[in-house]
Amino acid sequence: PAEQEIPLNYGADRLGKRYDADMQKFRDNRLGAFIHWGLYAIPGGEWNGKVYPGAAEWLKSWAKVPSGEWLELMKQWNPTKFDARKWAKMAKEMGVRYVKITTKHHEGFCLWPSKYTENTVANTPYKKDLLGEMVKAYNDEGIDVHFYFSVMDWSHPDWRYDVKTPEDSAAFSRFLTFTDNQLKELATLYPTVKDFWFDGTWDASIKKNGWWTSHVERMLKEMLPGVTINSRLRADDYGKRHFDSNGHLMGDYESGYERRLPDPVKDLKVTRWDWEACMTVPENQWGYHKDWSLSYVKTPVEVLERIVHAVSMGGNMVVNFGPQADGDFRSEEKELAKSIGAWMKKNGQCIYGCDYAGWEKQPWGYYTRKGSDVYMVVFNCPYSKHLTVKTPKGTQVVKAALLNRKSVKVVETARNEYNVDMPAQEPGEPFVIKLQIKEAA
Ligand code: JFZ
Repeated sequence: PAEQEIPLNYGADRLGKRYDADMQKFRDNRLGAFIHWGLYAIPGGEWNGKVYPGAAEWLKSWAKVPSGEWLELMKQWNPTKFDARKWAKMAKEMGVRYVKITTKHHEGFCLWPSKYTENTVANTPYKKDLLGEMVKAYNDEGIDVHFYFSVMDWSHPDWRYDVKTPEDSAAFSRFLTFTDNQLKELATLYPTVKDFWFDGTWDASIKKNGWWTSHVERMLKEMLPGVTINSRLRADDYGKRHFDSNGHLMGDYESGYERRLPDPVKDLKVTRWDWEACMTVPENQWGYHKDWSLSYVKTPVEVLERIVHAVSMGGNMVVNFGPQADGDFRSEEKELAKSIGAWMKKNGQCIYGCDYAGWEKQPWGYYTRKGSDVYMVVFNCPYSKHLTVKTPKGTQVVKAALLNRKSVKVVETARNEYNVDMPAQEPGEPFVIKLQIKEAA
């Protein structure tokens, strides 16, 4: 409190982490899936015979397709293979505890029958409320649903990138009312939604209207007590985003780590707040793109490593899926979900409900921690067959055992340093050793 802070009307609503039950659930879930699904799934990265290598959900922009022409795709929107229960089973099998769904991406097409625009699933051959079907099916499997919502709307005539003239002002104020209406509609129609993840909020128009981002956070929290909101929504009085002008996180969790992660040694500051990272499986494809050979596709172990990396630093990880226009998933994604699920079934203990352990990073992998259980999640095996563990002062390792299996030898090599033996038989995949520890009172 010694430091002088700038007075703000639209800065952080609260200081420090939230510890209520809803936030705790958000945090304990740790692993989520992202679903990017919209009209862009139909062209799948190709327009007029040309394949664009950029993100498929941005195709309208890459190929400079006017809105009217783009929205013609609605006539082809008929995902005949879509079965919400199958999607929910797939998520359940993967071990995700929540799913973030694009209710509306930048293109402006709504997966729910919004009464505030014509650009919705209701006006396609499919007609039915896709979002409603998904929410119900995921919830029936015990999976939380989070809503992705792009504020930027390429199909709304009143959207502005900046506000410079009185005409812009009038249009943008109509746009903000339209957006409020859509958000209230979502909160009313789908009251089990647990989180809103805002996107498309980086333009000058939003930065000049920081008040509105604060208003949205309050409005949703009033309508849906316990709901969580990402920092990406927010801008303060001075247009400062994510963190306000006094350096305080806005919203409930930081959402800036996208397709990258904090450095496990240099960026430990992230352990002071809640955060959630999201990742694509190819280099940068969120929506369905027909050609995955255009960029590197991560292997299941590489995806797992990112999940563990995030949890080891007190964050959540959301793995993206871009379903096909027919409502099915590409085989690569089905297989990925299966192999992540198989690993989570055996080793999920080191993910769900786990947090930053506070121990010095070692080259074999990552630590996670739940209460007094410390997990070593091993991704790199040394020739020495010994995994080095350095404990904080006053902490002793008493015993080590493979998760649900045999114990492994622990030798104290120096004060607060141990060699934990590799399992006799190489597990052939990332494995987990659970440590029994003793801490000085
Ligand atoms: C946005 C979208 O444009 C993209 O299509 C996708 O939906 C993704 C999840 O979000 O892209 C972003 C947003 C923020 C950053 C980078 C890409 N960022 O903060 O670095």
